[in-house]
Amino acid sequence: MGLPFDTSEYIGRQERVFAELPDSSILIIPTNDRKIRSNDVGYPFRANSYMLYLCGWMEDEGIFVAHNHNGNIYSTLFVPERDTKKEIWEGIRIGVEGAKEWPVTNTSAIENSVSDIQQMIAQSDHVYSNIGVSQSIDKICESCSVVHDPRPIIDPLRRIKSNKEVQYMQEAANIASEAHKLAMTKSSPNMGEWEIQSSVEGYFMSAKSTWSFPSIVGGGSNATILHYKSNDCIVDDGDLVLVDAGCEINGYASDITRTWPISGSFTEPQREIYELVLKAEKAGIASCQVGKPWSHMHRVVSEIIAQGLIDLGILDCDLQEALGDEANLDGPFRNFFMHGTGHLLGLDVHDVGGGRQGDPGAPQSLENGMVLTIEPGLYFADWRTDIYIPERYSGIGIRIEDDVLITTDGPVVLSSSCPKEINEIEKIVGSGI
Ligand SMILES: [Mn+2]
Repeated sequence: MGLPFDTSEYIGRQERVFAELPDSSILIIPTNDRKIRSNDVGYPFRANSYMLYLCGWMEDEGIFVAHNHNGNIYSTLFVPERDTKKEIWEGIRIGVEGAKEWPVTNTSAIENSVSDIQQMIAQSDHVYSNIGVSQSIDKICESCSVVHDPRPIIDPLRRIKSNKEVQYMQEAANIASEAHKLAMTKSSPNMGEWEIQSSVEGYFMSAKSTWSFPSIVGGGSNATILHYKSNDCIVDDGDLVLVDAGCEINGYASDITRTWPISGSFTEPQREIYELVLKAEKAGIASCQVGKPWSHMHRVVSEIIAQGLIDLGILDCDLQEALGDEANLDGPFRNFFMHGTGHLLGLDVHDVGGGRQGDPGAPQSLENGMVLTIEPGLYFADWRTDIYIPERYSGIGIRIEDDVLITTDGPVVLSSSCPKEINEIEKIVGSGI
């Protein structure tokens, strides 16, 4: 069957989780519920990342349940039974028999799940469950006096990628790099942001991939909106376009941002800001060394950005003042670079274990096998009235983002085949028309 990893890799993950759970624990990992788009049409289904991580079940409907006793792990994967009448409409299912190829001890029909899980909970001393993923599992867990969150245990394990995981992430980065290149070659003034989006996402589809998050394609000042997603404006001649897009392979994401002049040549002010962001980005990547504190890359990037803003006359103060408070780096450079320098990348594009969404917090330091993004940006929104926007740079938004594997031999840029040097970009933009 089409499992992306050997059974031994999944079993190893399960064992590492249970190594941190007390004896007689039950771990309940449901996949995502299906979501209705409207009436009887659903959104495309995407499995829950914890499910993918622990047993690779990618179909909709599925519950992974495991418990440990005297050092042994017993796991059950509850899945829908084969059902010809349903399959005529929805497609052939793997079914309870087919699921035996998955890395679990037993498989069972999902119809049995409620009573079986209730019984297993009654026989266990500690309950660990992902709450907020599946309504039916949440309901079962309501009757438990204490339900522990398994994420603080699983998330740090997910931070470190195996060779095979890195291989899939390299594939996803290669596809996203090619997609950005294709969009560059097809760029010309006065085209729609949606047309650029179609080049990028069309390439994802042609490579049997799909986006890992809705693509951001912002022309001109739209590039100053960090999570812009309407992608419905014309990119005027003379403007930059910012494309932040990534795809996934076997659930593993890439996340690349490039910014290029739609006409193929940077104006002088655009070039000044681009060179500064690129310099900061390269220094940020170089700072990705094993053992460095998690906050180090942001400090390195912030110092270059702040100094550059001073040198360009955008900030009228010394470096210390521009950076602000020593611990928080909250000085006025943040008016123009208001997001973080990077995030972990993996089964989720903003991967777990990086201090997001209540997970156990960012790693203390960089370790061999982590994959993260480095993505400084500078934004001079012409629509903002709350801060001073220098006329020369008004309407410019630039971000450059690469995917970086941390190794003991130094950082490896998985997205290195995506052009980012000014001369490369000016050569390729519009070359395919
Ligand atoms: Mn990103």
